Amino acid sequence: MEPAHLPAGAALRWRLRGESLSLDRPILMGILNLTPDSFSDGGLYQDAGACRRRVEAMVQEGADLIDVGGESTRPGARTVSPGEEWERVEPGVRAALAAGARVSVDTSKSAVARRALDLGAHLINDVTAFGDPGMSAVVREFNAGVVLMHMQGTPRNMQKQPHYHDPVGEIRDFLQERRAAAEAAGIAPEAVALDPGIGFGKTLEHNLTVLRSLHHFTALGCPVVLGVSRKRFIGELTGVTDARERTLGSVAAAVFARTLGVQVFRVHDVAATRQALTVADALASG
Ligand code: HH2
Repeated sequence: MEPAHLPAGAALRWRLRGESLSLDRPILMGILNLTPDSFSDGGLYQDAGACRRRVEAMVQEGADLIDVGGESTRPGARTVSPGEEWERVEPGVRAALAAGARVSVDTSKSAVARRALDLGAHLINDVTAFGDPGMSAVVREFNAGVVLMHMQGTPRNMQKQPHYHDPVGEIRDFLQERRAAAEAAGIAPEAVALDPGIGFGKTLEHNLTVLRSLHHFTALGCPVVLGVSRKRFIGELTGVTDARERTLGSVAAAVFARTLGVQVFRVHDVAATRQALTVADALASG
């Protein structure tokens, strides 16, 4: 294994609208899926009261951002119209803002992003990295933060036959090209974070190769976001089929990623991840 790189991102900051967020300590994005069909928590928070309680619990557990999603990206998921997606997402955005949280919206649609940013959201988490040609202008107009993620294919076909000659090199090249596109569109470089997209058009071997090589992504000099929480590769490694039972594997992967310099973690289990990363950071900084 390569030597630990912690705290590689210590000097970095991430600009989300008016705020410059320090990345000295790990940033947690708590997941709020307002979908009927997400792989581990679909349908749990569509009721307004359940949504509000979930937001408040994640804030209390130490989430820095609430990542609100209205369209599942699991393999084969049904696409939804911008209107339907916004109807799902709006109560979550409002609940998170009311709880005083910073709000991220997991959307690849510029129309949904615009409405969320209009309400006061801070960050757009775009798993298609500007697949919608209108997205970059919306991000720039609101001075919002943005996550640009790598995916091979689309959610409909991405797990059919993922193929790479050099997964780490190809994903890095893609992310660097998208970052350049963001800058060309007038988005501030400090607003952009990159994500290698674990599970998005990747086999188990591809996912493991990328995870072992995260230092090649943190070396790019901007915040790196990682979504390993409850994902299928943990089930493939451990035999745990119920995604809600994958907290320990998720936390192990997050701690490992932290030692390679990752700063931002998109997680379902906020308290467990916060506790583990706090200990990992204390040990590594001695
Ligand atoms: N993973 C999922 C969704 N959004 N965004 C980023 N930046 N990185 C990720 O790895 C990522 C993401 C998939 O997980 P989840 O939201 O839990 O499930 P679903 O897509 O079924 O809603």
